Amino acid sequence: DSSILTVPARPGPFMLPLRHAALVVIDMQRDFVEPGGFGASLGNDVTRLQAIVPALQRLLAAWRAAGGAVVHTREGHRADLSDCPPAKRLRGSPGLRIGDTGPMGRLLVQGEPGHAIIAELAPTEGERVIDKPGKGAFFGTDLQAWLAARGISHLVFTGVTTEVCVQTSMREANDRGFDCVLIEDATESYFPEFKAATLAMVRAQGAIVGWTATSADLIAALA
Ligand code: TIU
Repeated sequence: DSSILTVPARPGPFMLPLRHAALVVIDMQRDFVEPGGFGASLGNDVTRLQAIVPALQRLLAAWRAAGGAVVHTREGHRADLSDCPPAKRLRGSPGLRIGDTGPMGRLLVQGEPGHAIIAELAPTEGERVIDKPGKGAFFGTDLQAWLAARGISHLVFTGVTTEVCVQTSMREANDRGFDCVLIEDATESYFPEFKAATLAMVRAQGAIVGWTATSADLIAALA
């Protein structure tokens, strides 16, 4: 099926060729959404991120049923932290730093309990999981090559946090020539004002970074 779906969006309709699109779920890991992880170590109220889980579950179910490609990302580092720049580890004065041991294991380290994607959004067989050392999903990963090999030109962004890893990844994708839409109720920030600003700035100036849409409007278009 080569049909192009029309998704009601801002600043205007988002044209979505499903066979050339991927749903990108950014960093829905225990380290960001559960107490005791990396997000909490930075002083954040992590529980507010959990509000998007039901919408993301509905969107994933509809996207999978439509046969769309899915990419999950995880932010994290090798156990020896060789891919964690000291500038990143030493930033700020958190309670625990990247690599230190908390209740969910070593913060932001691959293979630790806190590094895992939350059970409600677990990847299924055939879905790609991208481990990334930075905030952007393209930096230090093979995501661009993987998407190119599948002829993917359109990306649907979801996950956390809106203005950090999600916006960075969407900007990286935009500069690489992808058409991107950010799902308003399937992304969240520790700072509501930063989420609102991100949604406004990406779609301003005629979608300078991309479009925004609701999960309900995307699900309706997929049906
Ligand atoms: N701190 C914060 O808002 N976010 C991150 O450090 N990583 C992601 O956004 N995944």
